Amino acid sequence: MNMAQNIVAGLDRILTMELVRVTERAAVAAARLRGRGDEKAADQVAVDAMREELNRLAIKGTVVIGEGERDEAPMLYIGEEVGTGKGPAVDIALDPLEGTTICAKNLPNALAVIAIAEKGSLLFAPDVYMDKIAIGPGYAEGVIGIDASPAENIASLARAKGVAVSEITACILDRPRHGRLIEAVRATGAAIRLIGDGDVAGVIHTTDPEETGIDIYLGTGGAPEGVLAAAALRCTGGQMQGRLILDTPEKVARAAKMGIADPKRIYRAQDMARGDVLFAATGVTDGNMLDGVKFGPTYITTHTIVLRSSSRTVREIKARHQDLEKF
Ligand code: VTB
Ligand code: MG
Ligand code: MG
Repeated sequence: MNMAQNIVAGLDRILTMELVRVTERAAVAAARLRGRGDEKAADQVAVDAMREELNRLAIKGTVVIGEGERDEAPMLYIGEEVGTGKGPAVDIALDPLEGTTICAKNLPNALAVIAIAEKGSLLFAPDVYMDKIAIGPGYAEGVIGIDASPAENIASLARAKGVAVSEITACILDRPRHGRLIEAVRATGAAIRLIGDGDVAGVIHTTDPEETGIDIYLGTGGAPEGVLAAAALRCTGGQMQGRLILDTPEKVARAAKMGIADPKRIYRAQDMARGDVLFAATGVTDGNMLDGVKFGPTYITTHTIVLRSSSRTVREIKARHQDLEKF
């Protein structure tokens, strides 16, 4: 297969492994600042490390979900060109440190995250909130719906899973804005895993309930994080729906500028991340699915999950980095 055919058939699969290095580097950098109470510093080193590694990849990449617009983010800003420029044209969604606060407090599930897709296949989402709902693979389409009530969704999921509602656990960001949602879920008898940050991890956790104990993700979080989570779900299977919260004329206008014509549109995972998608996440702090970075006297250990939508492969890579100078 020549290069051109390979690109038409999807992303070059060699990129799957290349992505691992990118999130590993960002995670190690951030992990050095775990538990220091300085979110900004941890974020900054993760951004620097991710950018450096990303610029070694043989791609012509454009950041479409990044650290923000150019004037507010000096690096990995939306629109920044990354990679060597010699290679396939791809769109990139990234968050070098998803969960800056959890990293600063050394709490579970901080991740370094990246997704790559063919040019034009990731939703160009403004940095607003997104209402989200997600479940893992193995359920018929329509078991959950963003417009159904929390009680309906949880009852429907329990029925489909063949368990009592009390055996369902929902993951929700611990925010005052979720007060009513939390009450509604508790009223069903289901359990809630309240998380401080990190809803990319929260959504991904639904894809392996045996391992993580989470069956469904509910609530509003960042729209960029929604696109990243959708990219992961495209690879693992599972269902997700998201709707941007465009509650002011300013936000509607900002979204329109980014090509969003219908402000109320419900996006499924496959609408947010289309075509062939690659996704990688490395644990910064210990989590339900991934171990955090471990610093040993002679090597550093990282734990990464790397996913590819066209083959639906889920790989976990534990790496021992012995060239400590490089890190
Ligand atoms: C979530 C969470 C992120 O932003 O998307 C959240 O996953 C949403 O915003 O880790 P609020 O914090 O305003 O609720 C983060 O906390 C930070 O990116
Ligand atoms: Mg970030
Ligand atoms: Mg984030």
